[in-house]
Amino acid sequence: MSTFVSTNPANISDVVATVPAATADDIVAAATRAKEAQKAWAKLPAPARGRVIANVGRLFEKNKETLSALVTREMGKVYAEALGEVQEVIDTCDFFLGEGRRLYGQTVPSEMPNKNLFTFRQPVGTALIITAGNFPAAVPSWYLVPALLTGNSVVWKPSEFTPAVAQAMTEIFHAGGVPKDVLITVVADGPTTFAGLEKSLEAGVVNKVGFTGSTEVGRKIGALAGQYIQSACLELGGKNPMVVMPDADLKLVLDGALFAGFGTAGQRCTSLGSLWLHESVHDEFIAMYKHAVETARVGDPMKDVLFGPMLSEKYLANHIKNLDMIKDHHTVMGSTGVGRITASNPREGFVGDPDAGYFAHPTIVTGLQAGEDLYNNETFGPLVSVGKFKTIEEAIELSNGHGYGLSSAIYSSDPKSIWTFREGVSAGMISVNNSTSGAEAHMPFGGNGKSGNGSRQSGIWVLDQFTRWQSLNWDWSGKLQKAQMDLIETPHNPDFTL
Ligand code: UN1
Repeated sequence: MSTFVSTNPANISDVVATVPAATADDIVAAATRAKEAQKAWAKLPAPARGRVIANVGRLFEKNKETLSALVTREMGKVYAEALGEVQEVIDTCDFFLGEGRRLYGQTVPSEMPNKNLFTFRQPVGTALIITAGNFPAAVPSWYLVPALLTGNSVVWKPSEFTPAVAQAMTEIFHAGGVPKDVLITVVADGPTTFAGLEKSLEAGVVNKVGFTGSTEVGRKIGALAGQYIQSACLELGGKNPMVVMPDADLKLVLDGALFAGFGTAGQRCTSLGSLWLHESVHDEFIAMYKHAVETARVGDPMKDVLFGPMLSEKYLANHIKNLDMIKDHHTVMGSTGVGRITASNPREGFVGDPDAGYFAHPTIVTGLQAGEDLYNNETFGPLVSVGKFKTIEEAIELSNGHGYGLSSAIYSSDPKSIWTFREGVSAGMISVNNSTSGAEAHMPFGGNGKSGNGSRQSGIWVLDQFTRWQSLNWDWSGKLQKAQMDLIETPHNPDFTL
């Protein structure tokens, strides 16, 4: 039987987990079991499912430090961020435990007497949820918690780079009272998952697909779901702009650009992609940013560092490949080298042994221009590109021109600039005087264009992903009343004038 082996990206010799690799048929079998188990789960009253989510949330709270340490060990993000990530799972449970007692439908007036209209939220059925390794706990919880609460069963396919976190999460859900077949976790590679999804859709045992990952794969999954008359929940890439106006508080911008640009080694879908500086603050800010990035502590993610390793060898290789987008008209700064940090390509002040893991130099590239590769492509690593603008209109065009539309930020205290930006930017999420990263767990999360098909996760908005509206009309008049035909007209004078 083939297996996946996950290793600690900060210390490659540390094997975190070895798990069996599922085949496409295993995925279909899991979905078939989950589909069968969904019936009883949906019959459980929603408040009772809410209590299960409450139990799950308490268990995440109880195991917060242990799970966070595992997130750092398997994924490589710094421990403080891992604690934040697990907190996001807890926040999601806190939000949805109460939704079990709401899950509101509506009562709607009928156009006819002695007739009542109602709407109900019905679970979709069984969801296949495919998630990425960069947020191995929080992002899966955005799918799993609302899907389960609304009465669906789930087959979860986590990243093959973070199976131990997935295993631990699954155990917590089961311990909290989610029946084993209502949440089934399978680990598979991309092509196998795609084949398993296709077969499951064909067999009618998957009714909803959720996917967080690259735009390229999202396009394929969306197309496949479309063939089966489904709309997938897609949370894809970003090239998130941060616009700095002349009146911006540059110290605040610096904190935001450090966190969003280099937190999680730039491997958030909300990471800062392009920093757009007004020409009047460009040189001053670049000097500040260069110094801060050059002197930032990078290395062991259990220590107090700005960022740790790349998620895996593949993510490091992808970052190194992206460095080819740097051209002669650009200026590179931020470290004592570029690419992989090693004993022979050292980073000054590195914390720990660089050769033990997949560490990369932080890289700032100035001179960014619209239309070039660095402008058009998500880079998903510790690489921030910087350009200049003159007017807010130009900044908005630069923010939108690549076709991504996930997160965005503007730094200013001028209402005109801020509202012009809000209205013009194509991103699904906007921060004012705050970084592109760090969305709160109960706000709509998602993007437009290359970042997503308009689906939104989190808060009340995700309910529309995992439920279908069912409308009910109940006629108690004792006769057939025909909508649109049995009109009730009240006497009136259409020719009346004062
Ligand atoms: C992601 O990178 O897929 O807003 C999610 C943030 C986090 C979630 C990021 N709360 O940065």
